[in-house]
This record gives sequence, structure tokens and C-alpha cells, in this order.
Amino acid sequence: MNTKSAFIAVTGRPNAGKSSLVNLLVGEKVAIVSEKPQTTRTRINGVLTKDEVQYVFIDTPGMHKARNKLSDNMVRTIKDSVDDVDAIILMTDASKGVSPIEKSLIESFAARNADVILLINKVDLLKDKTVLLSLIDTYRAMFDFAQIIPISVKNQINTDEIMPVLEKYAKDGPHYFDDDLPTDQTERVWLAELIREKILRNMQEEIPHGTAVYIESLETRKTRAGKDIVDIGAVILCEKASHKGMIIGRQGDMLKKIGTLAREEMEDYFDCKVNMKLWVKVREDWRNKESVIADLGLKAD
Ligand SMILES: Nc1nc2c(ncn2[C@@H]2O[C@H](COP(=O)(O)OP(=O)(O)OP(=O)(O)O)[C@@H](O)[C@H]2O)c(=O)[nH]1
Ligand SMILES: [Mg+2]
Repeated sequence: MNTKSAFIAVTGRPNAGKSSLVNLLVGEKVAIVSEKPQTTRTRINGVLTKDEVQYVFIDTPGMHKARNKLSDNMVRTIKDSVDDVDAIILMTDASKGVSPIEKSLIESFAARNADVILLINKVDLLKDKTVLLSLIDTYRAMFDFAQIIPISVKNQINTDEIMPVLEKYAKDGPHYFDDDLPTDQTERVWLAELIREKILRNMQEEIPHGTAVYIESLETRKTRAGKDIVDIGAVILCEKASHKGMIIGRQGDMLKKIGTLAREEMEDYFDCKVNMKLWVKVREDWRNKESVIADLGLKAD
């Protein structure tokens, strides 16, 4: 069989729904999703193998102005991820106008003569559909997109139209990733991300953005009854002692909530009981420390 591959980068403003799209296309939760901008921090490859073609969807952080060394690395990751791909998906938000960040992204695509598919997401939020038509005209005037599709990932509107468009970008070549795995992230990284997702969804303002999570231990053992149980030890890193107190919460209730939500999802994944221990540690201003950023695996290549 002649194998093919297609590398598709998914870019756009923070919170547009990029990770939601990658999860939908891959059919598995490979990237975490939250209502807060700047949820994704690294390049995440979502892999879908359909017959001879292997699609690699590259989920990227939302494009923004860097404010610290972490976001500096995030922005570099976006730029690296759109290099050498077969096509780029630009995802925008129908409920918002064209942002300056989008404008500059589109200008960079034009300069490189890239193949770009525009997905205008969240059309479910539009009450007045004429807004969509004028938005399409505005984007069309900015760049010669290969295709423009208004979609809703949430309500799966027009989402069936995406794959047939992407098929055209598959090129002869090997499958670069395992055909049977939906992502090349390590299990530890993915588990840590699940915990970070629960922090993002349950805590407000700067606190979730100033946290990072890593798995310190991961082991499977048998219970006395002979059943599998997974022991996980994870560390939540935060920037300030005051944040640590809030992450733990009154009588530990916030940490308990985060831990329970993450554990339930992990139990579904492992299909057995999970015993999780969470520790909260303070690392002052870690988002400006390159060595910590590198240790956490958040450095751009
Ligand atoms: N109403 C609506 N909400 C959506 C849709 N698609 C995604 N969302 C929501 O938008 C929010 C952001 O989704 P993400 O997938 O995390 O967005 P992202 O572009 O990956 O965000 P960053 O990683 O921060 O750049 C979440 O609350 C999603 O549930 C959609 O079609 N309609
Ligand atoms: Mg994301």
C-alpha cells in the first residue's frame, strides 16, 4: 500500500476552539479544553490514520502578545508549528470580529503563500446570520483562502465538510507516528494536562495561568482482591504562596474538587481505580524562568 501523510497546523486566536476541533477530528481527547484563553501551551500532535493516509493535526497555543517567558515560548511554538506543514487551518470565532492578531497571522500566511483553510467557528452563537455573511466577505478580501467553512464544533455544524477538504493535502510518504495512537504525548504529560484542565475550569483570574502540573509517580499495582489500581502522584506548581492557599482552598476543598474531577476521568481512561495524591508547590515567578519552563517541557523547540 502506498502510504500518505498530511500535516495540518491548527492556528488562531486564543479560545477559538482549536483544541476542541482537533479532539473532534481525531475522535479522542488529546488536548485539554477550557473556557479560558491560553489553555494550550505546547504543540500537541493529534494523529488520525484513515486507510493509507495519516493525518497529523498540530494543535497550537492561541496567538497572543507575549507577556512573559512562558508566553514567549508559546508564540515561538506557534511559528515553528506552521512551518513545513501541508496545510494550515486558521480558526476564528464568529461571535467576534477580525482581531489585529488574526490580521497579522493572515499577513504572515500571505507572505509565505501558504495553503490556508479558514474555519469560522462558533456559528451557533450567532443570532443574526447576516453577520456571518459580512464576516466571510471581510476575510475573503484579506486573503485567498483555499476554503472558508463556517462551523460549530460544539453543535457539529458543517464539521463533516472538513475532512474531504483536508484529504487533498495528503502527500506520498511514510506514517511518521504510530497508527494506533491518537497522540504522541506521553501518558504522564497527558495525565498532567487533565489536572491542569480542572484547575483552569474551576479557578479564576491569574491563578490557573500561573500553574503548571507534572506527574511525579505513576504505578499500577494489584489490590488484595486482585484488581488493578493505578497510583499517581502529581505536583501542582504555582507562582505565589497566596495562590497555593487558594488552590488548596478552605479545608482543602478546592484541591479535593480538582483531584476528584481529574481522578474520575483517569479512571475512565485506565478502566480501573485510581489513587491520586496531589501536592501544591510554590516556585516564585516560574513563568519567567527559562530553566523551569524547560524542566516542565514547555520550551519551544
Ligand atoms: N459556543 C461554542 N463554543 C465552543 C465551540 N467550540 C469550542 N467552544 C468552546 O470554546 C472554549 C475554548 O475552546 P478550546 O478548544 O479550548 O479553544 P482553543 O482555541 O484551543 O483555546 P487556546 O488553547 O486557549 O488557544 C471552550 O469553552 C469550548 O467548549 C463552538 O462551536 N461553539
Ligand atoms: Mg487549545
